[in-house]
Parts: sequence; structure tokens; C-alpha cells
Amino acid sequence: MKLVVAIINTDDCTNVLNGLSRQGFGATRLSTTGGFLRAGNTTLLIGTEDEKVDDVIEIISEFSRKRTQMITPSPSFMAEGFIQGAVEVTVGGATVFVLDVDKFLKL
Ligand code: 2BA
Ligand code: 2BA
Repeated sequence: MKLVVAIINTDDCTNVLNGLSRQGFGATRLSTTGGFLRAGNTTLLIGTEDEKVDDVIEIISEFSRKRTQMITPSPSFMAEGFIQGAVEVTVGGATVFVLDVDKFLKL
């Protein structure tokens, strides 16, 4: 058993969840915040069998498009002197971690 932790753009969340659900995967959605942009994103937890992890990753990849966007970071972040003005960042796409699961229970 594995736990797939996928951080995705919130705009892509509905499509990813629909894709997972259609193929029978369970998922839990968390509202999260990126440490760099300090903007909302979405983290999905998906518990699944080892041999289905690649299917899960394929669905995530299919429904989270990657694109670039100009972002102006929060004033407090700029005041810290790390960056000046707008920066181009990649949005969409997904950051995915796959963790081993010691135990999976439904009580
Ligand atoms: P349960 O299986 O008891 O799941 C309750 C909640 O636990 C789920 O809420 C989800 O947040 C989380 N969860 C369950 N399995 C998970 C997994 N493999 N990975 C990550 N999180 C998991 P909901 O997604 O709102 O589902 C509520 C109930 O609807 C589920 O109760 C199940 O009876 C049914 N269900 C969920 N997904 C389904 C699917 N793809 N097909 C058919 N029934 C589904
Ligand atoms: P954020 O931390 O808000 O980062 C958003 C995007 O900003 C990143 O996209 C990356 O393109 C850029 N970025 C982040 N940190 C940077 C830095 N120190 N210098 C220059 N550019 C930087 P992604 O890499 O696709 O990450 C999207 C979101 O995934 C992140 O949002 C964060 O919430 C999560 N994430 C990415 N890598 C992670 C990691 N190693 N551990 C935990 N979460 C991670």
C-alpha cells in the first residue's frame, strides 16, 4: 500500500478528483498554502495499492496542466528582500510524493 501526496493547482482539483473517482480511487482533498507564493493550492492524499500508483500518477498528470504565469508576491514577502516585483513562475503541474503505508484500516 502507498500514499500518494499530490500538491496541485486548486483550479485543476475538480478535474483530477473526477478522473480519480471515475477509476475507483479514493482521495482526500486538503486546502493548503505554498511556502513560496503564500497562495492557496490543493494537496490530495490518495491511498492505493502499490501496483496502481502509476495509474494514479497518470491521472494526476493528465488533469493538471503546466503553464507559466507572472505573479506579484505578497508585499510582506517582498519587504523581506528576497525578490523585487513580479516573477514568472510555473503553475499547474503537480508535485508528487509517494510514501509507504505501514497499515491501512477502515474502522
Ligand atoms: P469511506 O470509504 O469510509 O471514506 C471516507 C473518507 O475517507 C473519504 O471521503 C475520503 O476523504 C477518505 N478516503 C477513503 N479512502 C481513501 C483513500 N484510498 N485515499 C485517501 N482518502 C481516502 P469521500 O471521498 O467523500 O467518500 C465518502 C464515501 O463515498 C466513502 O466512504 C465510500 O463509501 C464512498 N466512495 C468514495 N470514493 C468512491 C469511489 N471512487 N467509488 C465508489 N464509492 C466511493
Ligand atoms: P509554492 O511554494 O507556493 O511554489 C510555487 C512555485 O514557485 C513553485 O512551483 C516553483 O516554480 C516556484 N518556487 C518555489 N520555491 C521557489 C524558490 N525558493 N525560488 C524560486 N522559485 C520557487 P512548484 O515547484 O511546481 O511547486 C508548487 C507547490 O508545490 C509549491 O507552492 C509547494 O506548495 C509545493 N511544493 C513544491 N516542492 C515541494 C517540496 N519539496 N516539499 C513540499 N512542498 C513542495
